Amino acid sequence: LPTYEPASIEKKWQQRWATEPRSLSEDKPAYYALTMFPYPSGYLHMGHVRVYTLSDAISRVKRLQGHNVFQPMGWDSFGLPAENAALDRGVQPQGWTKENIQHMKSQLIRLGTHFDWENELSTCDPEYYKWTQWLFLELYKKGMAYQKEAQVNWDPIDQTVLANEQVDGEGRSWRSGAVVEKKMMRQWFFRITQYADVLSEGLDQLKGWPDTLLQKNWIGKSQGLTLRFDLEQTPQHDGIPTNISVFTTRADTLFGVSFVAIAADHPQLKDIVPRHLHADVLPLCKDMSSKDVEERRGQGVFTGTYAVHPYVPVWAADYVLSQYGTGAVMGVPAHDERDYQFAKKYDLPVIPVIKNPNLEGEGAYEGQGEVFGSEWIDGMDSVEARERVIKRAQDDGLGQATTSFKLRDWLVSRQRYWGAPIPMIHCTDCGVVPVPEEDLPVLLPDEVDFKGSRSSPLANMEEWYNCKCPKCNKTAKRELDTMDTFVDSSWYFLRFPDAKNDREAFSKKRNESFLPVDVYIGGIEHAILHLLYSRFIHRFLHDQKHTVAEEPFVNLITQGMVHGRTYKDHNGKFLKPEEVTDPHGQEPKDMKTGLPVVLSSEKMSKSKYNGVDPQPIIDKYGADTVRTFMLFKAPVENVLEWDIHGIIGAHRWLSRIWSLVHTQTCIPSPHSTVLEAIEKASEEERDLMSQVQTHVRAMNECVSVERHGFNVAVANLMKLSNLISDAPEKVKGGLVYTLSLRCLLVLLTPIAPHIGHELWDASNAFWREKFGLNYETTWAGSFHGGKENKLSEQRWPVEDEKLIVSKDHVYAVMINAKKRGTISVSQTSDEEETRKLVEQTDTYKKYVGDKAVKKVIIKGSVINIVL
Ligand code: ANZ
Ligand code: ZN
Repeated sequence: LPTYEPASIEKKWQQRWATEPRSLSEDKPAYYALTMFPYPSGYLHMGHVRVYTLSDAISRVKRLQGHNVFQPMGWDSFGLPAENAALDRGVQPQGWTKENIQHMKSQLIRLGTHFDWENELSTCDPEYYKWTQWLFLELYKKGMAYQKEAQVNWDPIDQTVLANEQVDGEGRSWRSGAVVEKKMMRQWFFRITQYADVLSEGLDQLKGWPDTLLQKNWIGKSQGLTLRFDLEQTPQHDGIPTNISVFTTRADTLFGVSFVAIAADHPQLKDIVPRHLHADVLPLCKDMSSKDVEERRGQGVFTGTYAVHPYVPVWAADYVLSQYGTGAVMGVPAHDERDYQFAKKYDLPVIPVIKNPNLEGEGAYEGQGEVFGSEWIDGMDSVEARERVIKRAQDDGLGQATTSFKLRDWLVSRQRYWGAPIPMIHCTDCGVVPVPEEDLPVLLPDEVDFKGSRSSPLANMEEWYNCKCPKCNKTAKRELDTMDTFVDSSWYFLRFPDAKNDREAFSKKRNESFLPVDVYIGGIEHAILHLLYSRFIHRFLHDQKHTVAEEPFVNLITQGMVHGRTYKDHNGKFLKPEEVTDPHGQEPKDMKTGLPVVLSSEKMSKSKYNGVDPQPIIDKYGADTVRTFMLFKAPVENVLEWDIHGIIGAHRWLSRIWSLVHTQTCIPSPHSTVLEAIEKASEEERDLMSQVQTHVRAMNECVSVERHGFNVAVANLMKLSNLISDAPEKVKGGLVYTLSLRCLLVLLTPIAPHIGHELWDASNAFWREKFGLNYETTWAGSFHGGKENKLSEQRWPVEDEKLIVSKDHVYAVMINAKKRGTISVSQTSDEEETRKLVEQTDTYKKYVGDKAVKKVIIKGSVINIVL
């Protein structure tokens, strides 16, 4: 008996898979299985292992089911960490990134994944970002990319713009420690807001997406009214401005208005505040608006101006966002909680106008209801009142029904080096000029000087940024900003099927045969924005006739996180596993104090010392074991708790299957074909076949993309393997037994591919030598011999209903010769029992009821009731 040594067999198969040619143009239905591509940080972590195992298992099932599966892999390789590594270690981002990619690729291969490496891509390669720049130009041509002033985080010491992640909780720069300022700078934007409605509606096509709700919130579609309030004019106002518009979704609360509030950075603010109050009010407003939204506490200041219709004061308030609606609200403290808090704080009147069906409580009643104290909408319900107010506002020319979106345009400028350069040129004469398409890509310089860099390191690269204006040929300057990495990842799935195309971003033909993506797999944490941006870009390209489908992703599977075992001492301090006794046991103790430690399960992280590097585990137990554990331990969407005992268990199970195949004995078969053997099977063999087929059916339910219940699938396989090893002695070694074992191997392969393939070949030899059967053998549509009878040529089994011996008997229920239903009854029931069971069915109650029954005839599979 050869021993199960994962390391050697896994290596063998991995080499084969790496060299096995795969053609994308095969004559089979295409199936595009996509996994969110990783940032090449250097090493695979457990989360990667989980998601890539899942996608590989799905792909292998689909391949066996006869699809031309396309499972590509690539690298989201631009971004800050490379630049940070450069700053910290004095290496260039390019080299650092390439090394990381190489290492992680070898780790992915070591995991037994079967990716289409021929179509590998990396977003920091010029062959890729050339087309990211092309995409930018396409957007620019259609007016979808534009520049405007926007607030950025500004580090006054380093004189540089910081990403939000680079500002700590106290609002200080991560590098210089300076208090970060808000500064207005010219930035590039994509006009995603123009697609807000389309993106919101498209969500309905995406049934089963676990995050449609999040996307909905993000897009934030609201229907309401834009309403104009006239402002009182005083000599201090210089006659401007005369009115202010608010956006409200609750026009029915019109008569509850007790103030108007505008954003503290509202563009009209300076004109609304009378001149003699400027010195008092404006600095306060500047203060309020400089705070991050999360830190605002409902501060405000009276502007000194009144709205006249009705006569209410106008305030500037920090909870009113200048970016949403009109940047101004009508304050209805009785029915809006934020207005209520504000009114309490500044002593403004609270005027209820909607009846609260519950007992009066503290705070605002935000529900709907009957309107009161409201003149011409009195007594109406909220819905009707809203319609009436909107209609009247429109008739009187005071307002307009409006749809507002929370979604803002997408700021894509980054003042960074390691990103795709924005392909624009600034000329003193011609203004902003796009780089001509034939000049793409605008290459990043290979090396830059990070030292003493004040803004983007590109700002130090005079040779790089000085260029000729494409229009007038005078000396001009390149755009220094690079693109947000979300732009890179917003279209990579379109590039994959055509990754080597050097004439266009992707061909329409490839697009048509591969998209939309059939299943998209990834973590949800950072995916909301990614999915939104991808859907936007895809829609845009669809409108430009570049893509065929409207939506890029059909099914989305989001996997849960991997948690690690975490130890805390009695002070709540995290302990390393080596600081506790018996770390994998039930009651580990703090080595220093001898006290019991607090165990918990938390997201793996360095600071909690609960991270587990997958590589040594794979090296020790094998990739098949780790894959089996990952799929078995938890349902895909749930948190998975890392557990070394589970690894050991998975390894033991695979070892058992290993010896099951290798210790197989042979009873020479008296039958010359498989079909004959099945036909003439003994009762015990029939029983085994029936059970195997039941498990095949269960397997098929588990692995469907809608269910993706791989944890149940593995449990099911464990049962199946027990069943086979517990088969009666006289069945073992027979043809039916061997077929069952081979069926198990096919089902196991997507989960543990190396051992599956290895044992299949071992079983092949047996098949040939002992039974002398040729390759064309098929069984119930389950196996296809193929030319060489390789596992990859087999067909994923579909249950053969004929072989499932149901322990129940199914009868058709006929009432006066009309079939009214069916009933399944245990085979052991006699006529009397069967009759009683029929009388309890709904069918019987419905069609027979109190009517007199003349006769009940039970014969064959029919129960005949004669009335
Ligand atoms: C009056 C009112 C009365 C409101 C009431 C609510 C309840 P959504 O659903 O999120 O679209 N609002 C409008 N523009 C705002 C801005 N720029 N900053 C902060 N708040 C703003 O919210 C719409 C409601 O949010 C609007 O309806 C407005 O308050 C407020 F009983 O108007 B409402
Ligand atoms: Zn010019």
